[in-house]
Amino acid sequence: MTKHIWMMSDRPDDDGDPSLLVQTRPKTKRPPLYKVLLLNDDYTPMEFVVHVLERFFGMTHAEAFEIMLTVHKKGVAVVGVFSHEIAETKVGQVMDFARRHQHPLQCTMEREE
Ligand code: TYC
Repeated sequence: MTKHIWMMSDRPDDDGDPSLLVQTRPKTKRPPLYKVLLLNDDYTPMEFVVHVLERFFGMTHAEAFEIMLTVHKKGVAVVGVFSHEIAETKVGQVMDFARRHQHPLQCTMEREE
């Protein structure tokens, strides 16, 4: 690949604005990703949490059971990483479903660094 260092004022598009002289590549920053977290509590039944993980996060029963146990033992676990819009949708679906079944299950999202 041939590299060429443009000298001051020799670029084909140079209009002499000094504030634009150093931008060589267009910025293509990827949008941030968000972790969806499930929190432990003392009342939500284990089987309900397993069902939530199967239903909204596409996990197999075995995967869902394992993650549910991690949350139960450690207090919290990441259940998926998504775009902001998808993460918000998942959190909303879980919170709605839990509320409709009168369980105190909490689901939140957090920006990934
Ligand atoms: N701690 C709950 C119980 O013993 C089970 C549970 C697991 C609740 C995970 C919430 O996110 C959770 N019934």
